[in-house]
Amino acid sequence: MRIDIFTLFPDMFVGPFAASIIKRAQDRGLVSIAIHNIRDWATDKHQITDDTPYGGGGGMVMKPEPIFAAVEAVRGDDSCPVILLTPQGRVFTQAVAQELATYPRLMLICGRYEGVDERVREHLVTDEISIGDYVLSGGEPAAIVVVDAVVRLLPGVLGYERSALEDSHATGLLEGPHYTRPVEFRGWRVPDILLSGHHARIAAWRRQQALLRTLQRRPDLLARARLTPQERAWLRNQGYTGPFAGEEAVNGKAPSPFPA
Ligand code: JAH
Repeated sequence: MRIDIFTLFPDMFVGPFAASIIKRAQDRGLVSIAIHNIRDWATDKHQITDDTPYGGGGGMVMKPEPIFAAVEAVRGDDSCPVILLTPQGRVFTQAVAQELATYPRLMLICGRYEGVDERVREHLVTDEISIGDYVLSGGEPAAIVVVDAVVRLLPGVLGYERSALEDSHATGLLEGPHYTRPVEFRGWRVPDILLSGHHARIAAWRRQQALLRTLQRRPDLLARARLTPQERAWLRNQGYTGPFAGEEAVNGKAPSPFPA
């Protein structure tokens, strides 16, 4: 996969992309990431990339010409998703990351100031993504989050020690507790079941812990998780009253099985 990022602050990407999984993926040729400074495509003497908003009001808006010039020059004749990171976009989830990971090429545009001229959204951008409901100073941290989540899904990026399929949010559940040596730390012992060597019982305990932790911290996730009928019944017993996948809620109630 090739990823092109358009930004006024290219320095913000240097550290995050020069370490850990993303660095390894680039070194192995599994992804090629290019950072482009939008300012390089400004044509005036002062290389201006922003201007005051028509209609008045405070702040500045990113001008369309340098963004169009940058994206069109780098894209060439290719067609690929051109994604704007913005609080107005669809919310980024593991499902969106999986979708983006299927493309051979992505372009990410990072806005700044009050945002970008609307003609960029209307005539250049193909997709708008938000990583959550909070205010950032610009789209750069969101672009780093999107790149991290997508790159680790590319074939060959993760080692065998951990498949992307086992990840929390790929299962639709939070993970339960993890322990490593020592078996006793400051008087706190590792649960005996994990030392028992009974692999099937350990797997069942871990699944139960994942269900319990999801119920306690993110019960909203249970509505979409893949659960057996036995697991659904057990969660009801633990006090879960919400919906499960396949049970279509109507006005907050389960639908009547009888025709109206
Ligand atoms: C801030 C342009 N979803 C988080 C997010 C993404 C982008 C921005 N803010 C929050 C942002 C200023 C200018 C984009």
